[in-house]
Amino acid sequence: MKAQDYINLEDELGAHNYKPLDVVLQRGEGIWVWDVAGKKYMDCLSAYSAVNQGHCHPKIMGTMIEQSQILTLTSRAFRNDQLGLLYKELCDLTHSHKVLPMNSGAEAVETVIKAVRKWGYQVKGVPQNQAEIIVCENNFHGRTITIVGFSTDPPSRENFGPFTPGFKIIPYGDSDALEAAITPNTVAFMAEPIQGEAGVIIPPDGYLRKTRSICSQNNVVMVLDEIQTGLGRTGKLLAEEHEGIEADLTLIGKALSGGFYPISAVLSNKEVMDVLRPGEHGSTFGGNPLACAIARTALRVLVEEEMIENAAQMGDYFLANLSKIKAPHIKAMRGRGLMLAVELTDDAGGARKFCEQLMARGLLCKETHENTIRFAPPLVINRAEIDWALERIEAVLMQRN
Ligand code: IF1
Repeated sequence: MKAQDYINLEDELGAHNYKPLDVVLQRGEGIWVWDVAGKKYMDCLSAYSAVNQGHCHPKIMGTMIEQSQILTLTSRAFRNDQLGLLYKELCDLTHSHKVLPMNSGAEAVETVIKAVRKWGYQVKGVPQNQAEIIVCENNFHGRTITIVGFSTDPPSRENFGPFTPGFKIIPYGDSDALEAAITPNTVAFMAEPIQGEAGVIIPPDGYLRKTRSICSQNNVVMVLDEIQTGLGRTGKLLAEEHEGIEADLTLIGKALSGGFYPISAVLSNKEVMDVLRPGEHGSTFGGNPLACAIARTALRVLVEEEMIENAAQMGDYFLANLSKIKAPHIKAMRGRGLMLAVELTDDAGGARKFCEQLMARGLLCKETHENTIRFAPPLVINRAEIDWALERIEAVLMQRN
């Protein structure tokens, strides 16, 4: 079959909830992927930061093969020999006290909503069904009805109502707005340390420190969604480390398995997570031995192969050299670690066409909203490979449209 045959099958038989680039991928290794015609591309999206460790990392693959021949799923009606070890390794690595494993990022977000609401009623003393959670404009936390109910992105929420009540939306990056929005019924503040889908929006320096302090002063649980920013993407294990703070609850997912298997987790201090009792929350696959074994290796290679340090160094190099490109359509360039974005001017004709031109030159990346190109290669990229990417990025950006 040729690429077009695969495309026809997808278009004819699949729901059209995506508009992918017309590249049909067949193989991946490290930062490289190949299409069905054997053409090679650099992956500058990393499956939205789920493949931080690089495609088909041999050690994670080895664990998946080994564990899949031993024990894959037991349900949580019984215990297994991988779960407690993942808990220990995650808690040691992230200075957490408790872990609740789920499967998708959205499930971790839904878990946190349940936990902070129950904490509000049982510990803070908020009247039943009056709990309020504060979130930010331009947030992205997943695609369930409750989550899109507090999205400010029309395509994410239009025609999906009615929505779950109990959420307040404030401007991102404005700690005064958080202070003003808190009421005695506020149980939590949830935000991304850097807003990914919004276009790699980095808040003002000190924002995380100020919101941390406001939450502590008002007995409000601080939740940081690190599902995209976490696990080395921004050059630290968790992006919160850039401001030297610790959230009360931290959400991770995506690269927790290095792209091999859906697994997410809520990392928490004792008080909040302890409110959840048997029979109140869970999922069929949450905490299964295959996912846990894979996650343990995914975390180990992230640390042992110094991918986090590499992300910091290579990210600085990438952004410094991106910023040297003086092209007519560039409005802004920003990033932290290997979470980078180039924002184009409105008259550039849209970021999508730049992504299509980059694809023709062998570089895969993704636009976000109309005018922003996101660059997020696997954290194993080296300087020479970044130079290879920069050559192509500059050539495309310098083209007159
Ligand atoms: C898609 C982007 C979108 C996330 C943060 C929770 C989740 C995500 C900060 C939910 C997931 C994915 C979803 C995927 C594309 C990608 C994405 F932000 F990364 F770019 F959509 F906005 N918190 N982000 O980034 O995790 O349930 O997907 O495991 O929906 O197309 P999930």
